[in-house]
Parts: sequence; structure tokens; C-alpha cells
Amino acid sequence: MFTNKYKSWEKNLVKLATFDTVEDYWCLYHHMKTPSELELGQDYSIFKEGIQPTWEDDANIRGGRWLIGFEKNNSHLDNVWLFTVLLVIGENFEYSDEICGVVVSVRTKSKLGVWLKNIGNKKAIFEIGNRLKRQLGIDERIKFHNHDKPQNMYTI
Ligand code: MGP
Repeated sequence: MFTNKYKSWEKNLVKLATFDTVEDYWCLYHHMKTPSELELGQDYSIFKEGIQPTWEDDANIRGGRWLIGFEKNNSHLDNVWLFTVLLVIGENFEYSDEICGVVVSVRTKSKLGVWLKNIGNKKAIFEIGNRLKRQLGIDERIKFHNHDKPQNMYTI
């Protein structure tokens, strides 16, 4: 998790737990706050074993993320987060191997990011983005950003 207590970005990262199965995640889930119960500025990150939730990690350095934005005080945040986590850990994508992790950032306008390994794998980027939209029932546009650059690469 990102605690938002310290000035240094890295110092705010705290490892909460590891899990192997959906069942184990379910146990953790029931003991944790939901995103909407976190403080403003905090994040939850769930990444595959061995991958740090940072742009600098070897698995992320050539990657990017699909970003799903939420309006202020959106009541769907917790459900969309849970459903996204279950989709990702259940490997529900044709290109599940390309997914590094998922992050929910609690802000005035919160956001959910699905981090992918390789900005060169356009097929995987679109398969994952389109499936996320379909499975989560998102009608609004979502944007894919290269971790390196602030402007978005793709919009669907
Ligand atoms: P953020 O948490 O992704 O967005 O990054 P937020 O808080 O909504 O603000 P935004 O307006 O910048 O979108 C906030 C800041 O945290 C970034 O500008 C970086 O300074 C720092 N930061 C975020 N991430 C994910 C990283 C990272 O992976 N590595 C490093 N070194 N800094 C990061």
C-alpha cells in the first residue's frame, strides 16, 4: 500500500501481505479496509510476486497502464476495485501474462490502474482494455498511458 505519510515517494510503500489463491485473497479482503475507507492520497497495489509497484521495476520499465477514472465520491469504487482484482487474479484475459498488477489511488477523483508489461504489445493492450471495459460495464472512455510519458497513448 501507499501510505502517503512521508515526503519520499518510495518510503510510503508498505508491503501488507502476500497470497497465492483467490480464496487467500478473499480472507485478506475481509480483514482490510475497502478503498473508500482509506485516507485521501493512499493507494492499494496488488502486483505479481517479484514485481514492485513502481515504474522503475524491470517488469514495468517498458510498460504502461490502463486508467479508469472515477467522479468525486463515486459509490462504485469498492466494487469496481474488487471485481478488477478478481478478474486479474483469476487470469481472465487472453494476455494475462502481460499484466503486472493493479493499483487503486484514492483521490478526490479516484483512479484505478491496470499495469501492463510492454507498450509494444498492442494486441495485448487492446484485448485487456476492451475486456476490462466489457466485464466492468464501463461506458466511459478509458485511456492507456506509457509510464514514461504523461500524455495518453490510446483511448477506447
Ligand atoms: P500518482 O500517485 O500516480 O498520481 O503519482 P496522483 O497522486 O493522482 O497525482 P498526479 O496528478 O501526478 O497524477 C503522483 C506522484 O508520485 C508522481 O508524480 C511521482 O512523483 C510519484 N510516483 C508515482 N508512481 C507510481 C511512482 C513510481 O512508480 N516511481 C516513482 N519514483 N515515483 C512515483
